[in-house]
Amino acid sequence: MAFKERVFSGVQPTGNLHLGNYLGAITKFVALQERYDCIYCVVDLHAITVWQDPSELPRSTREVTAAFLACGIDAKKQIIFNQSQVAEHAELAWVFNCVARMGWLNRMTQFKEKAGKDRENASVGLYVYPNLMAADILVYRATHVPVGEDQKQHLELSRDIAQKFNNDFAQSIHAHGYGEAFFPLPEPLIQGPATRVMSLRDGTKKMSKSEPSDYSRINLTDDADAIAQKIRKAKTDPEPLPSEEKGLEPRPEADNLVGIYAALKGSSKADVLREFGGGQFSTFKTALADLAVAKLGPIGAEMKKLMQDPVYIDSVLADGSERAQTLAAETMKAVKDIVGFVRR
Ligand code: AQP
Repeated sequence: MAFKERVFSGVQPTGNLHLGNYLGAITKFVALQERYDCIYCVVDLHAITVWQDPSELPRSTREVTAAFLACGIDAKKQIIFNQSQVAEHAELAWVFNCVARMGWLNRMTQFKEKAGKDRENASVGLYVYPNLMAADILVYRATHVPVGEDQKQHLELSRDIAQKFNNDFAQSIHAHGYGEAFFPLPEPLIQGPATRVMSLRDGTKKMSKSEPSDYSRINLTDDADAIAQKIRKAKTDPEPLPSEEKGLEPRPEADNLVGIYAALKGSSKADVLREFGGGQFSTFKTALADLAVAKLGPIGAEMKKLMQDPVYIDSVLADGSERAQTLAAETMKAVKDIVGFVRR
């Protein structure tokens, strides 16, 4: 069956929105709105799978919303909202808790990394996080999901859940007039030179919000001086830049900075190496800092401006939530019929 093409993705309001979130996800969100109907969500239900200070969470939620707007997502044409305002996400997640298998979740590397050695003490929410993520996407029967490389495994799980639901309830889906399959198998969109931006302090670790060192990441709200200083101090090796992409393979820090430059410029790593290959890092870092400041400076400034008007931001979220809920409620009605729940 052909499904209406629709994009869904989310960002957690867990503070310190960074260059990885921007290049891996938000720039893709912006580009996709030209071709698709898009739903972009501030996933606050996901955020509380690890402790969030209730006095900070509203600010973080508004900050992600401000980033969406400042980067150029059109809140009138597309839907921007926060997850907890649409209860259907949690409702469908429960159904998916009963579809997904323990064995599938046991393979999720993000849970293993985040729970660490103290697994007994991790929240149950952190364990079933991928089921909620599947619900986020499928409650809109979304077909395309732009994410960074780190979310690939969760996307594959979403596809497995959609497939199992379609198989388990095949007869009922057919009987209710939905044809062969009720849920699409959502496609991950993971493309370009910066699908996994690495820490500026360690090229083998992902750039992340929760890394204690602020020098490991460029925050979207960093000013020009901070951006330039972080790039100047970024870890590199003593060799000049290679002229061919293959030369980046054993050099994670060089590979990371070249990838960041390429993504910010909208070119490829090969193009960047044609320009800077054979040169010293100092020259390249200066060019990278200038480019990063030119691209991120206006976004940070706009975010700060928007953050001064929380009433406006909340009105964007309220309007988006209402429109999202209309779509989600339609899916949930159908799911209830398919599963066999008696409803009003
Ligand atoms: N380093 C990254 N490179 C490329 N893409 C990235 N994303 C995150 N980090 C990178 C992508 O950004 C989107 C939103 O991510 P998220 O906030 O929902 O969750 P996350 O992946 O857990 O982000 P962090 O920064 O790594 O947070 P912590 O430190 O809390 O774990 C997603 O599409 C993600 O792929």
